[in-house]
Amino acid sequence: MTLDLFAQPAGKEIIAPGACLLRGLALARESAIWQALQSVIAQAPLRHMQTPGGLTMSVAMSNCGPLGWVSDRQGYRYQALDPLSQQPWPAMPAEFMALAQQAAILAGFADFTPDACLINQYAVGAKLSLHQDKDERDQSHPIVSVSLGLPATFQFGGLQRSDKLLRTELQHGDVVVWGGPSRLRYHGILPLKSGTFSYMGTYRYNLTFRRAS
Ligand code: MD6
Ligand code: FE
Repeated sequence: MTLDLFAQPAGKEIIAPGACLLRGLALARESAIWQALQSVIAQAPLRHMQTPGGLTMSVAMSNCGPLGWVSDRQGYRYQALDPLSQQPWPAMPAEFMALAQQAAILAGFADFTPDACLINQYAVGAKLSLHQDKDERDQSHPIVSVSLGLPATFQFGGLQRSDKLLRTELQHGDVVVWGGPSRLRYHGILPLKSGTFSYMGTYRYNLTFRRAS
C-alpha cells in the first residue's frame, strides 16, 4: 500500500473535495507580487462598485488581464474594458500568472490559464456576503485565490445557501484553489477586523484568478 497522503507538498490542506489551501505559497514571491499589484491599481484604481440592487459594495475592486469582473445596476459580468476609463484592463503581470499556475498545478489542475484577475481590497469592517462564483463560462476551471495583508475569516458552505458553513482564517500569503466538485460552493468573507500589517497597512487584499471566457 502506498501512502499518497504523504506525497502532498508541505502546507497543502484539503478543505473539501476539489478545494485546497496552500498556506504561505505566495510568500516566496511577495515583493514582486506587491510591486505588480501597485502598478495595476495605479492604472485601474480600486473602486466601490454598485450591486444590481443599487447598494455600494464595502470591498473596493479592480481587475487585470484580458477580462475584468464588474457589477453595476445592469448586473454582474466580465468585460474587456474598465468602465472608469473605457480602456482595457491592465495586463496580467507575469508574476501573477506564474503564482496562479503554480498553485493550480499543486492543487491538481494542470492546465489553468486565467484570463481574469479580480483584485479585492478590504478595509476594516469590509465583508463579502455569501455567494457563488458562477459568472464564468466554463466552470470546469478552478479559481485561485491569493490572500495578502491583514488576515480574514473565509467561510465556505455547500451547494445550497442554507448548508452548514465551515470557517478558516486566511493569512498573508495563503492561496486557496477552488474547483471540481467544490466550484459552486457558497463562500464569503466576514467583516475585516482591525490590525496592522507591516507594509500593506490596514488592508486585506485578495487576488482571484479565473478563466472567465
Ligand atoms: C476573498 N474570495 O477572499 C473573496 N471566490 O476576498 C472569493 O470570493 C473567492 O477566495 C472563489 C474562490 C475563492 C475565493
Ligand atoms: Fe467568490
